[in-house]
Amino acid sequence: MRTVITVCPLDCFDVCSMVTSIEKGKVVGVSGNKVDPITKGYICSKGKAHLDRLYHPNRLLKPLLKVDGKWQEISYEKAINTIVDKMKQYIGEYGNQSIMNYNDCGYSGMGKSVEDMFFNHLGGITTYHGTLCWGAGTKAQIYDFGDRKGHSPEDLKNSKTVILWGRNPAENNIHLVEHLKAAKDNGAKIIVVDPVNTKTARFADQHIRVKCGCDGYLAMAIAHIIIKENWIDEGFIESHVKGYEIYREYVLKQDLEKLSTKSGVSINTIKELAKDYSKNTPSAIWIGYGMQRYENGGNNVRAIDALGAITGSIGIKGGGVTYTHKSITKYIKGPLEESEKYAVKKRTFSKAKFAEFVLKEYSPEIKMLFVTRANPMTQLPDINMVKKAFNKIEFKVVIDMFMTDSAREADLVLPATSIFEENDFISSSMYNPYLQYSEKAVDPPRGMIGEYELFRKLAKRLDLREYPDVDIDTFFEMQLKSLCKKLGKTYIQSKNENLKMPDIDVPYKDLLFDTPSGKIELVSELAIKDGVAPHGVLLDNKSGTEKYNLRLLTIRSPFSINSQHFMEKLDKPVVYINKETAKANSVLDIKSCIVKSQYGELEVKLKIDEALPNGTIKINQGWWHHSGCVNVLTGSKLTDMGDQAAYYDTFVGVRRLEE
Ligand SMILES: Nc1nc2c(c(=O)[nH]1)N[C@H]1C(S)=C(S)[C@@H](COP(=O)(O)OP(=O)(O)OC[C@H]3O[C@@H](n4cnc5c(=O)[nH]c(N)nc54)[C@H](O)[C@@H]3O)O[C@H]1N2
Ligand SMILES: Nc1nc2c(c(=O)[nH]1)N[C@H]1C(S)=C(S)[C@@H](COP(=O)(O)OP(=O)(O)OC[C@H]3O[C@@H](n4cnc5c(=O)[nH]c(N)nc54)[C@H](O)[C@@H]3O)O[C@H]1N2
Ligand SMILES: [Mo]
Repeated sequence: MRTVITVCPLDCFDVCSMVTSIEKGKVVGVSGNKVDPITKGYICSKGKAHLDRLYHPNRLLKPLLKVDGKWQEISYEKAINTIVDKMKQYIGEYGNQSIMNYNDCGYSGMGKSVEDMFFNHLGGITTYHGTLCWGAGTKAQIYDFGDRKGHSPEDLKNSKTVILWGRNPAENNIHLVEHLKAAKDNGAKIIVVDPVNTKTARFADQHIRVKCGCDGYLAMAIAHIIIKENWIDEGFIESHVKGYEIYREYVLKQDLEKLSTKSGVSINTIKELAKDYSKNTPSAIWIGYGMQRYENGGNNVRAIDALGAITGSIGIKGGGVTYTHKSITKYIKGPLEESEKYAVKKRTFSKAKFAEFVLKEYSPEIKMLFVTRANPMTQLPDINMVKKAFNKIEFKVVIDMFMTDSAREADLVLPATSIFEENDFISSSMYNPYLQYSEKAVDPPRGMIGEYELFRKLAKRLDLREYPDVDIDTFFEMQLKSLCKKLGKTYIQSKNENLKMPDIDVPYKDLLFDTPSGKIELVSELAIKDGVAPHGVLLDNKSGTEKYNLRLLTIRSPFSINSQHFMEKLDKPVVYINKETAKANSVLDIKSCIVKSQYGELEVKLKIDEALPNGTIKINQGWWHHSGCVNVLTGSKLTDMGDQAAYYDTFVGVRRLEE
């Protein structure tokens, strides 16, 4: 038996380091790497599931072509010929933009993220801008701080007050929990702001049940008290904050009573929170991505950022407003990034608006679609429209390990290799700051070609002369050259030691901000340029109608990353609802019901759950179509900034099955 270190490539905060045991050419075990500073010896069920997925009987092993509605196994040669012929045909007849590329973060490795480079060398095609994920908050932090750097979890031991604002690490960032425990043991007060009484909320010292989409009201109410009580840090504001006077005037203009009512939090609780945050210091705020999936999500994050600015909690140990850990990936610049210059014909659409874009009469219309590391047929909003859009596209190629809902709709499906079957560099920018090398454990199934080689072959066949025709290791070395130079490391070192940027534990400690003014910009020049409100403003949160009276949250299951681990769940999705809401909607004491929105309807099983607030129900996102996909209920509305899907502004009605 031998072991290698692999890295979990899932779209997750923790990006765990996994000790992978191999016996007789087969992977026989995975466990958390004890010496890794983030993983510390334990991984979750989803990390362990990589092994089940590796040898899963349903795993795709051969290219499949749909002929007369039936799948036929074909050779790679035929698959590549088919793709090349189709590309040439569509480009010849309609131009480059008739081809669309759709990808996501279903696998977070460098070696499999090369299709952008391929399509750039092709001259540019149609692809997306914006995200389904975290764009509103990202944009907010860029307006305010010029960047989106986060404090290291170890720094929490320096905090006296920790506010987890719409973040649920007990279920989706499990390695953060021990740092919260350490902070608690050190005397810190842990406060969770979340409409749902989550596992994290139950662990915290205080749970503040804000109304959905109303975090801006709460943050402004806190600011109102901090300013009125003069708990601000005047010196800090004077030297490092731009636009304070305008922001102050806006905040003081608001009626505290109204802010409290709107947020659903009592004035006394807000006062206590304002005092804890500005007096029981240092204070840290850690924001999650759930709270920005609203039409006012970006402004709500800006309102929270401002609390850090006015109290001087930025750039200090134990402080900060942490949203992401975008540090190392910024410095990776190689052939992939440089290929942008070839994409002269590139056209983009807003990702959440995929269906609308495809169905509109744009010229040229989309004839060919390429999907990789993504499952848009379950994960995009307004799936009924997405289905129509898929149907409209003549030829669709999907690369995946399994016959997902997206793959089923394709014309050609290519199998993907597993994390255990390739060398790769893995990183995510949510929490884990390291770039980690993942070592190949076993060979892929006989004949299978990984994504890197597939696109290299396609580039060769299409005679893309500037495309880097090099083996994957040389490609990695080229990608990492500038980063290694910056860090004074060799390429070999980048494989043997995990790399991270130096001095990132306390971001902005030099108090230099990458904003146009070099200060924190409560009034942002970039926001003004983008035509959005100059500072965080209160945008009314959406509410339901008589028919669609309940808000639907489609937050995460602890047992699956997005749709990936719902594959084998064959039963109906579960809706969680509290007793009072169930009673008021005549669905108490029944096992199943129908949930309906203006976009579609879904049959679900019903579970009473007092963790949910009145008027809000939950169905986890990720259920496949064989169960019932929750995104038949969501619409493709966008957030106020950052071009992001506002999934949680979805309103539904529930009714008994027989009605
Ligand atoms: N187990 C698991 N982990 C995951 C994923 C998964 O599918 N499963 N997906 C990964 C991905 S792609 C992402 S983007 C991240 C997302 O990770 P999170 O940001 O943690 O995402 P969510 O589960 O959407 O929401 C987090 C919390 O926000 C709360 N929330 C919802 N609305 C509001 C609001 O209006 N105000 C406040 N204050 N809180 C609110 C929810 O109740 C929830 O507890 O997780 C990653 N990790
Ligand atoms: N209703 C609702 N919908 C949501 C959300 C929500 O909160 N509510 N959250 C949104 C968010 S934050 C996100 S990030 C998106 C996620 O959207 P997606 O990234 O599209 O979702 P996944 O289900 O993770 O799909 C990734 C796919 O990649 C495949 N895959 C795994 N490894 C490989 C590989 O090595 N190569 C290739 N080619 N494929 C591989 C997996 O099998 C899987 O089918 O979903 C969004 N959708
Ligand atoms: Mo995400």
